[in-house]
Amino acid sequence: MNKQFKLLAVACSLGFSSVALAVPTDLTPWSNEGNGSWSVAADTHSVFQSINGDPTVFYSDFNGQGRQLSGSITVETTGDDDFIGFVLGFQPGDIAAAATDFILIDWKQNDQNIGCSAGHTGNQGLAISRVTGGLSVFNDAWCHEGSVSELARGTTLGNVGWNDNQTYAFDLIFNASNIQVKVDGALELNINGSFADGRFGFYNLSQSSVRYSAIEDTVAPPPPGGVPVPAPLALIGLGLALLARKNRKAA
Ligand SMILES: [Ca+2]
Ligand SMILES: [Ca+2]
Ligand SMILES: [Ca+2]
Repeated sequence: MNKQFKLLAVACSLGFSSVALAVPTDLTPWSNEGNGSWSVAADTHSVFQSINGDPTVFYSDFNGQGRQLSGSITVETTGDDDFIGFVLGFQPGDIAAAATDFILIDWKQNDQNIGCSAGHTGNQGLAISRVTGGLSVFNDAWCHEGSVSELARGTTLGNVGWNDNQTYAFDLIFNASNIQVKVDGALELNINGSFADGRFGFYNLSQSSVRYSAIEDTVAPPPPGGVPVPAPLALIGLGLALLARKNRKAA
């Protein structure tokens, strides 16, 4: 093995070893608020919510900032068409609190207006919102009005509802200045801002039979832009440059 190939091999091994591995998330210490019934499976990495009712959140026992939460989500019924999703930066008590600062990521199957204010409706599709006054006012959560301010809608799923009995992979990447949400590996939401730390949570509104499975968490990748190249990547670049120079000399 020549020197350049050795350098490249070392750089590659450093690069791979620096990738943090996701670990299964134990959901048994998580807590629920609101009108839901959350049953953790025996494997401790899956949970099923069975009530069609007011907003409910099932939230982690750790703060989410700087971490990535991944898994899959399935609505295991054909009988309804309402909201499933997630919260980020949630604090215990936030469902009913008068003043909050957390992020709501919700996904509705079909359009449905329940008496929203002018210019609002319960839109089908995936959206991200900031919640500044809890979720105890039903219309605020449903219509994205009042205490729920919509920030963005999904790139391809912004106006596309979820399908009954279809399992979707999700990734939630939560940093202080950037949030990314992927569905089946595609980046749907990518917003910059200043986000308060708090818990990860699962969210249902007026939707039963929602299963979150194979939940795992890991260190979040850094937000895009303005981030120094990690040393292993710089070494790989150096290795490639040396190889290119050697090849040019040989040619
Ligand atoms: Ca349905
Ligand atoms: Ca409905
Ligand atoms: Ca419903």
